[in-house]
Amino acid sequence: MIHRISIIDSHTGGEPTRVVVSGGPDLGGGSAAEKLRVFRAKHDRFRRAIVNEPRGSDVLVGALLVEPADKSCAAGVIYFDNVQFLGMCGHGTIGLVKTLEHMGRIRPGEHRIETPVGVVGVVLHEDGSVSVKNIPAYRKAGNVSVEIGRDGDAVGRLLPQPPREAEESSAVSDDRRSHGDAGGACGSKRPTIASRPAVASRPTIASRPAVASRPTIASRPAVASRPAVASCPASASCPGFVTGDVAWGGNWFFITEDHDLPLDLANVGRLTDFTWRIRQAANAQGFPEVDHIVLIGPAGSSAAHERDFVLCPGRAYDRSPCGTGTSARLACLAADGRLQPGEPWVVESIVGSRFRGVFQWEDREAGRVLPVITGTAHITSEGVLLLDEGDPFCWGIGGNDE
Ligand code: PYC
Repeated sequence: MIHRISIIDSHTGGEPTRVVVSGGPDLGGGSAAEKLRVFRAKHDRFRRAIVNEPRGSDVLVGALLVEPADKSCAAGVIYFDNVQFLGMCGHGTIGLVKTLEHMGRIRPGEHRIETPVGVVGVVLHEDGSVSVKNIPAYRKAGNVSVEIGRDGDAVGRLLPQPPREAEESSAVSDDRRSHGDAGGACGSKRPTIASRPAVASRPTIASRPAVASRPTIASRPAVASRPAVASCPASASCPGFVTGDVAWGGNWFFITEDHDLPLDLANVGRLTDFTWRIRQAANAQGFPEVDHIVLIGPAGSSAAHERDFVLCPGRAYDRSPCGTGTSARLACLAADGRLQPGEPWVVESIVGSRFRGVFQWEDREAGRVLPVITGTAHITSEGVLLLDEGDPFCWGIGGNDE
């Protein structure tokens, strides 16, 4: 038997989305969350068939269009990748909105999309860009240190280099030094700043050419004033430890500025290894829910405030700045008082594409923000996948074994 699956592919800032328009499994009635439960329990091989090789690749995110239970929604959707289902997906939602427009189902204006983690508002702008009014984002734990071991330190930090004065005097370097000073509080087990590879060799956000309209990143609050969570309580300076925030933006993230790796495409292998180690450490050391890791660094373009590298659950890296990751990042910046409601924050991806984020408080006490993420997507193809049950790789590589 041959199953015919209609799809429309797009990319959002380089990150691909494959929307399954028809031919998907019958998931019954109910909300997107209820349908996801059926999808996961009974049809996981369909997920593999759509996004895994030989029809897809590790980087592809799938989006199954479903009938929304909430009739105020233009569509329901369930996102998935090469290893699992995703609660929400920012780049995928931007791609989905362009796909619905391409199909003639929506026109520029405001719409609602039902996802398994709640209803998100979207705006298809006249210029073709798309804004996603995401579900509330929040920081679960700030200034968490996870131990990735000495090998991890070697992978994540640059070797010492001769100091460069301009960078040494930058605001970010100053801030890093203050982290190092506070690191002394960690006890004898912890090395002092002097034993770390030179901070001066690290490229800094402040060392980039200034753009008049760009707000500077306010320094991170002094480590001593931030709550300590994990085993290495205070500092970003411990070799073998990485300090960051655990936050929710529709998926779970560990977000860190505590590294020295250049966020360049040429460096993707090292970035992937390093972030994979962080993920394993975070999962083993109290945060099993974390399945996306974000490294933050200086932007390459003066149009952005920062660049990110995002490792997705299946070890592929996000070519876009990651919509749910940017939402989680906004919650962290807000929690630290480094970004104010309504202030735009532009994040550049590892391939140079950009999302613009902005937030309003939903509940300031609880640290919950309402992020809005804006980006663009382009349709790349439409077609029909053929799932031939006589094909040994009908359900994707490894999928027929289920
Ligand atoms: O844009 O939210 C996102 C996303 C999640 C995984 C890949 N992209």
